[in-house]
Amino acid sequence: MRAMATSTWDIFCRVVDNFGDVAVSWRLARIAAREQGKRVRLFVDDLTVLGKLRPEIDTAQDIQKLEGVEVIRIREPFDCLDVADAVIETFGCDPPEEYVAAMARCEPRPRWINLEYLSAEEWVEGSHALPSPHPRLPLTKHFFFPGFTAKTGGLLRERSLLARRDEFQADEGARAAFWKSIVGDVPPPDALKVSLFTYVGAPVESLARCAAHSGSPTWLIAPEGQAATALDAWRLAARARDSIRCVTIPFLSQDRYDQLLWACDLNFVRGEDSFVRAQWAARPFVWLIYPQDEGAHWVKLSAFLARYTAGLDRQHAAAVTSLWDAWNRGAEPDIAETVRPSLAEAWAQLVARREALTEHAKVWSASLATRRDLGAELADFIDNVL
Ligand code: TRH
Repeated sequence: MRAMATSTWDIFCRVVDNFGDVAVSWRLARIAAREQGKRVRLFVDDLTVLGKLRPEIDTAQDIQKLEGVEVIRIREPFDCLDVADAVIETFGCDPPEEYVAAMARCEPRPRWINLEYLSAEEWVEGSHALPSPHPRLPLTKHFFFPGFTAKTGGLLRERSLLARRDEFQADEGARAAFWKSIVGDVPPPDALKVSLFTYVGAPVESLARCAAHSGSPTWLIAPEGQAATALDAWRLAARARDSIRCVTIPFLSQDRYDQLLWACDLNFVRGEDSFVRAQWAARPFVWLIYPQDEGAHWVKLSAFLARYTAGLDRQHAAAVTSLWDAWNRGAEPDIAETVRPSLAEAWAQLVARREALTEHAKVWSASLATRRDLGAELADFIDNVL
């Protein structure tokens, strides 16, 4: 047990692809600065992606401050060698060598964390908080796993998030204003509002066809990206139907995207951060998992589904599982049409059980919220355990 709590944190993020790496890193940095009182520097190699999530970011600036976080572009050779008390690398991105060498020269040595990817798989509990001595330098890195159980690091959740969500969902005026601001129009009260955030290849057209055939009023809303492109293509090709409205909108800032999830009745999300935000939105959701080699993602998907549907009766659990299965299989190019589980059937089953699944989503979100958020767990681990 070390005497001194840390006051400075350096967080390193390298953008591999998509938004998630920097989305999670920014969210952690903001929470550490605003809620844990740390002086936070976020080092990112590619500012353009962060600029999409936070339009306030000036991608031409090497150093800038936003919401109490100092955002610094990683430049090679790396010359920022005043090492923080705690160093957090996200997703095994490896801080610059020069910085690691400087860490080894520090007395006392900085605490070093590798923030891992989120998974609901059981093995995570056994790997969480494990040390990993550096092969050459007098440094030890600890693995920190987000997760859904008490034996993991928990989930990112801003202190005010759920109160802001409840306020927004309870305030018809606020929701109408939100819709007007992104669509210029307010959905009719009986319309099923569905948000779409997908990877390329997701069966968006098939879903639009299912919704159109259902004949019930439906709004499909897709921020700029793969889903919006597919929805535009379908809208142009398909015979217009009064019951369905396809809406493509600009990519939203991260906090506005939360509002979209709160304002919709059903959210299709992907990756990691939107997957977690959909759970905090306390609305039914469908997760398109990031595809991994040899289908490893299917194990990860089933592990989460087993936890998520545990509180549901067999029929409701089957409705959730079959739509997730149809949606993720639909995104797999090499699956023959004949064996693709019917998206239409799965869609109809889930929509028919929407009310009960909304109650379940609320219970699930509330059960996750009984645990401390990942920012608090990580600060406690760094300051009081290491
Ligand atoms: O972009 P992603 O697919 O990122 C993924 C994950 O990080 C995954 O772990 C990793 O393996 C893979 O990349 C390589 O999905 P994710 O994690 O949901 O991040 C998307 C972020 O974009 C999230 O913070 C929500 C945000 N977003 C907006 O801010 N505005 C928008 O309009 C939309 C659609 C998303």
